[in-house]
Amino acid sequence: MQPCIFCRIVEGAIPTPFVYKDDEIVAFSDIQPQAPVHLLVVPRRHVGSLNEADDDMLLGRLLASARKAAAQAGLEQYRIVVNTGADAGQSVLHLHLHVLGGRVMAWPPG
Ligand code: DGP
Repeated sequence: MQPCIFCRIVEGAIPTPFVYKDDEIVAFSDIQPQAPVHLLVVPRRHVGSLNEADDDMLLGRLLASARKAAAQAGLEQYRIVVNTGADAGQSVLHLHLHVLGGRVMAWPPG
């Protein structure tokens, strides 16, 4: 089985600057940015997706951390996206929030 890419980033095996970090969560820039600012907010513990998250406190902390990471990146207006499942566009099977900003966003999303 392939090692989880976000677990490898969390443990430092793939050098990645963190724009935010605490005991449970890290945030870093997406390698394929879809906006001028595109951050990923990731729990250190492996959780496959939002559907597998069994810790409501962690989910709250992820959202609060996304707000902090957005502020750290200078964003006052931003979009948070949690792709859940292949049909929704989830390609990395480790729960993550996308924080997108720095341009006007269209709605509905594709
Ligand atoms: P999603 O499609 O919602 O699962 O988003 C996964 C995102 O992860 C995608 O936008 C690209 C990003 N990504 C994949 N591999 C890496 C990596 O090695 N480093 C970083 N920084 N981002 C990655």
